[in-house]
Amino acid sequence: MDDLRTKYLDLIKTATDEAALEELRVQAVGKKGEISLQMRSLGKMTPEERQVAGPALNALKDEINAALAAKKAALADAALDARLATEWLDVTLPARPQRSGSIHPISQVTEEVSAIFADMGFAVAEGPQIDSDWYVFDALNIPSHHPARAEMDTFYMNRAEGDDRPPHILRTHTSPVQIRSMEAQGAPIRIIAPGRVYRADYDQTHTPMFHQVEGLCIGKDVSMANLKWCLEEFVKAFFEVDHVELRFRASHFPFTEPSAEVDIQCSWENGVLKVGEGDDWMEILGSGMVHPKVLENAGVDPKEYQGFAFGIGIDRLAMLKYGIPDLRAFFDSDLRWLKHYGFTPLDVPTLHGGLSK
Ligand code: 2U9
Repeated sequence: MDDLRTKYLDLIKTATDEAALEELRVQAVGKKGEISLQMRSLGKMTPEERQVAGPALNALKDEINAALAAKKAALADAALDARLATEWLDVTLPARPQRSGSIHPISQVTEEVSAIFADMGFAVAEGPQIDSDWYVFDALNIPSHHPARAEMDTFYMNRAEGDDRPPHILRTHTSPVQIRSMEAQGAPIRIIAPGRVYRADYDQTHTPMFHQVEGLCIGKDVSMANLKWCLEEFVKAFFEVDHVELRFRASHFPFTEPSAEVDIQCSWENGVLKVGEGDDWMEILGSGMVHPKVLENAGVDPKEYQGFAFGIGIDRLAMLKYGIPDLRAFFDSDLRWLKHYGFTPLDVPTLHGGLSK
């Protein structure tokens, strides 16, 4: 029995994993294990022998079971120690930076402009960016021979072979949206049409795609005085000032008569733009009374109705309000530069905080 004890205790001591321990358990104290077999032979012993061998075998069984359990726990501890030694975590490392998104300034300015005109009763209208030359040009009193077509050179879609109709084009202004809206709902109408427009132009101050918001207000007695009031309210709300002078300069657009370009009162001091003070002027939009032919082209009777229209470049508005100096920055795929200009959508910088000319 001493041999058995020494044999198993040694084997248990040198076992290297749980599987080896289980094998030893089966060999020693399993149903057909060596100790179990010896226990079975107790029946053949004399009562005196049995009285000695019985308790001794039971004690040996307990000792081996205890040694197995102790070794199992030691192996588990060793495995945990090994994991702790290799899989350590440096809790002093700085946290991973949070990637925070932000609204693009063009989107934000579009929202701001829409909200201001919504307060004055203008609904937002949308339409296709690819349209026919009727909707983009002819309906707006720009016939094919008109020099304004050359100024608004755009991108032409291909027609199928043998299809001689004029090509569809990318719209050069959002005016076709207003034509379609008048056709669909007639007059009176009060809408703005913000959106992407396209021109075959690319330099420091022009990109082939840019953004406009155009407005249209048609009624029985809508006047240029109403136009001036609306634009003044818009400029005050957008640039966050209580007072601003507007200057209307006579101009020409094929789709309005009379036409006016509108300048706003401002000052540039030490590269800082202030709207509504000083004696500088800055052009910000074009406008006029809708040409009777344009109303007629859209199915509205010019003898009964009249009204005003205007057009504003959203990209330039965004640059002025948020002090962004280069138009091309809007098309950079990495928008972290926006933070450089202090642009965060939920914490809008004050206009008078410092813009550079
Ligand atoms: C209809 C009738 C008339 C829209 C107008 C302008 C004057 C204008 C420019 C401003 C800056 C384009 O983005 S820009 O380069 N626009 O000066 N736009 S009046 O007139 C309309 C529109 C629709 C049916």
